[in-house]
Amino acid sequence: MTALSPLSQAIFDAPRWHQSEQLQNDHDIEIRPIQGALGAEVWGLDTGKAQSGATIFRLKQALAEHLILIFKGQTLDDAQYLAFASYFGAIFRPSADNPVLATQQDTGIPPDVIPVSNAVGQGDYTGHGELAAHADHQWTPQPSFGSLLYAIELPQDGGQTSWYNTIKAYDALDEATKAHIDGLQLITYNPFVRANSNTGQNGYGNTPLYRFKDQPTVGYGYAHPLVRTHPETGRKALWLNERSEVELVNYDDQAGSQLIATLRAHLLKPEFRYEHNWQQGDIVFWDNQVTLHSRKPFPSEQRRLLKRISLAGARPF
Ligand SMILES: O=C(O)CCC(=O)C(=O)O
Ligand SMILES: [Fe+2]
Repeated sequence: MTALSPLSQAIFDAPRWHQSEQLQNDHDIEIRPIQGALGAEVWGLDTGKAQSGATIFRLKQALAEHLILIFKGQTLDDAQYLAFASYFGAIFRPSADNPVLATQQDTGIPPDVIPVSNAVGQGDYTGHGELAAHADHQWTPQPSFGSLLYAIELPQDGGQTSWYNTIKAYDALDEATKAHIDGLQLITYNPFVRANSNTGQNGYGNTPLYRFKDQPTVGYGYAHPLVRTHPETGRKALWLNERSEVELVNYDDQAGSQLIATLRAHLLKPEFRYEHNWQQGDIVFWDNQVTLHSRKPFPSEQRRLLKRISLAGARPF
């Protein structure tokens, strides 16, 4: 027999239902909404166990309602982490023409479990600096629906991750603005294409915030709705990040760049944000379709290691 892929092996080895001590009891799980813009903590759940249909359905509903779920006190290896994440969908594997964080030279895709660390040569894709608010893989044809980050090693200072509720941000706009932006499409250019070209460096670098029509494009851009609809709840959300080079389709340059700047300032308001102070063993599972996330910097000499799994999503609508 041929060797199994890591994902197949993970599910092959996963705990089975008849191992009753390995089956999560749904009644032990408590979901506690966070007072504020978004998020809920999940207590009493061991993500390393086999999960019942009732549990996964409850978690999916909670995710759709709260947009981020925080699982406390987890201890998993990569295979167990993959097996848990796979209950919620397929692993995000973009084609090689859409480079993303951690895309590998040889395969053209990122690994299933991506180390996000500042240790040189061990997944130091994002270093220790600030990360502007973004939705993972927004610049691809089919951005991921959700991602999970699992905290393994944390710095003493800084490194908090914040999530922004882009449904609330959309809802808070005045009716005239909503009516104006509802039918617009936005291209978000891939910062990893720019990083690989000679025109810029390390991700955003000095990338422009808006592309004017007389400026060259870097790589392909995919037009998605500026206001997207959540596939399960039907709620509308702003689909725009803080820092990528973007362009409104069929729109005046000056007016477009001003509109985008105004919407960006609006999105980042504290009333739409939850800041997470990581504890070792936390797994945060978020909906990329209707949230953004950003990270505060931390001292370069302090080690930080999280592991990310991203799940495949649909073309935004
Ligand atoms: O390091 C962090 O807190 C966030 C990193 C990030 O944006 C990601 O893994 O998608
Ligand atoms: Fe991210």
